[in-house]
Amino acid sequence: MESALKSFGFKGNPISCERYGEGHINQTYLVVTDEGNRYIMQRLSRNVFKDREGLMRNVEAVTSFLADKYEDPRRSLHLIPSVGGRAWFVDEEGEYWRTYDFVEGSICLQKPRSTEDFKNSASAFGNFQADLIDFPAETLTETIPNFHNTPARYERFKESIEKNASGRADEVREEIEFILSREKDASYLQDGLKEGRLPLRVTHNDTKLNNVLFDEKTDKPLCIIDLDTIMPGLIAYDFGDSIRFGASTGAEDEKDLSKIQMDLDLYKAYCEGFISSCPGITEEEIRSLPYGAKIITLENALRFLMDYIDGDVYYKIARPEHNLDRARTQCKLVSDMENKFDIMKNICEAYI
Ligand code: ADP
Ligand code: GN1
Ligand code: MG
Repeated sequence: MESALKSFGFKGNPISCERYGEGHINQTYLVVTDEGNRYIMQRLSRNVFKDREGLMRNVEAVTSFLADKYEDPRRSLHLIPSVGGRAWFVDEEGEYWRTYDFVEGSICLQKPRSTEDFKNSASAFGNFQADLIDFPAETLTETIPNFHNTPARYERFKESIEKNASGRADEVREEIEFILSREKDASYLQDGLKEGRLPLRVTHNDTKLNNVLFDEKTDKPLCIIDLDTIMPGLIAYDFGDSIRFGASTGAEDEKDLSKIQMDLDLYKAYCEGFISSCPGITEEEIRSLPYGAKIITLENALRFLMDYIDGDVYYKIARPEHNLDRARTQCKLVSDMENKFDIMKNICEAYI
């Protein structure tokens, strides 16, 4: 970290550098300088991202493309160059670092404070989608191949269970069965893509509420962050990931499952904000949105459980059973969405 701190062109000398935020992947630090400037410095996960240069080229291209579109500089992330003028720094251990200006006057939410917040976040992700409509998708590196290819994730899940690296597979048979018994539901979106019913777009792919920064004064969304997984993808996954995280009545790692449900009022508000800010969305895509919510929640259940079985090698954890707790909330949400699925479909289809 010391060499990274020396390599970026901060305004002033760093006087503090502390762990920051609630992301599950990168090591994020808040850096403050003696001139009072603040920065977000991140060490990219080498385990998660196999091509960190390709990833940084994506982020550079998308942030500069969006900065050219927006008048307010706080609406897009701004990378600080490191020595030699590159947008990243590689330290002596081969770790990749990058630094953004801290988006001042912003707040990050772990849950919506109101239905309005959630609807606003939906408009922000919808607008983000619309603003990238003319971005040259073919220039993007696929930073995590098959990231939201749920059927491919099922194949890897079965291999993990077989391998049972942590020896924990037997204690989670119930959760494994829950996920395996829904395998046939998991290919709906990929089938739509193969059959040409659903188009590939430039999508964010990690649309949790804590990947939007809100203006602390106006409460309106300001900036979409966490651009590491921007890739060609399906819009239903972006919609769905926001729902599974932000429309849940409890935290992603809540231990008391009686607190976990999918709130239909929040779901409805998100539909309204998202669909109305995505003018190019097709009828078939609107129909696919509730499937997106259910499938990505199932995919997250699978991913958390797989990481538990693999021995916690992917997500950051704060307690030994953290990934299992996360997997359980996602299974509970899937069940709840199954019960509410007809209503979820009707809410979306009212926009066709
Ligand atoms: P991860 O991939 O690990 O989720 P993120 O890029 O989402 O990492 O960053 C983690 C957290 O750091 C965010 O949820 C947010 O709270 C904060 N953050 C990231 N970038 C900025 C920024 N430029 N300005 C202010 N806060 C930021
Ligand atoms: C990770 O980086 P973060 O915390 O925003 C993960 C997402 C998961 C999410 C679950 C690159 O998101 O795919 O849905 O955790 N990001 C990556 O909370 O794997
Ligand atoms: Mg994040």
